[in-house]
Amino acid sequence: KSQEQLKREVAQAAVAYIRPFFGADAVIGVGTGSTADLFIDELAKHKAEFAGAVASSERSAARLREHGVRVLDLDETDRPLPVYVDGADEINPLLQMVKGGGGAHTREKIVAAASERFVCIVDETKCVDLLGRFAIPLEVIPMAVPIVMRKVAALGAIATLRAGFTTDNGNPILDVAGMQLADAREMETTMNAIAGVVTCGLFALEPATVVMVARQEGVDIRER
Ligand code: DER
Repeated sequence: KSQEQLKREVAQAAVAYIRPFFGADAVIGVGTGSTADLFIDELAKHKAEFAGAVASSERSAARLREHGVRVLDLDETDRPLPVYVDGADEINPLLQMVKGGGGAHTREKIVAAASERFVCIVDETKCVDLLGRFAIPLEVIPMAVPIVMRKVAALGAIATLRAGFTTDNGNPILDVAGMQLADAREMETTMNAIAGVVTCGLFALEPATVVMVARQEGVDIRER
C-alpha cells in the first residue's frame, strides 16, 4: 500500500472511531496536514451527524468549508470538544508527539487543549521510540528570533529559520535539531520557558489519548 493509501485508511478508521461522539450539538476538533486533510474528506461525508468543526488552521478551515462543513471558532463553543483528530510528525510509545511540520502547532495545541480526547492518526513511518529525529518547530515572536537561536545553541541544539514561512498568527518558525529528547516533558517545559517562544511543537506534557497507526496489514489502535 502507498503512503497515501495508508493515510486514507487511518482517516477512515478515525471517523468510525469517533462516531460515538457525534450528535446534534457535537463540535469536532480538526488538525492540519496531509493526513488531517484526508480525515476532513472522510469526516465531511457525515456532516449531517454533528454540528460543526473547529479547525486548527486556515488550510483546514478552507477544506472543511469546501465540503460544506460548518466551521466554528473556539469562542462559539460553550463546552469542551468531545474529540480532536490530528496527525503528527513523530509519536512515541507514550503517545508523546512532535508536531508542527505544517507550521500549525500553536492552534493545534490550543484546539487539542480545548478537547476531551486527542485521537492521533499516523502511518507507520511516524512511530519512533525516541522523539527528536524530526526537528522540533518553535513558533517565535519575530523580535525574539536572535535570542531564541542563542538560547537553543546554549542547550546544545541548532535552530534554523523556516525560510519564507509565517504561521496563521503571522510569526516565523525556528526548527530546532539536535535536541536530546530522553525526557520530552522536561524539554517541552524548557523550550516553553524561553522568552519569545509562542509554542513548541512537542506534545509531551499533554500527549495523545489514542493513536491509530495505519500499517500494511491494517490499522492498529493504541490507547494511553
Ligand atoms: O503540522 C502538523 O502538526 C501536522 O499534523 C504534521 O505533524 C503531520 O502532517 P502529515 O499528516 O502531513 O504528515
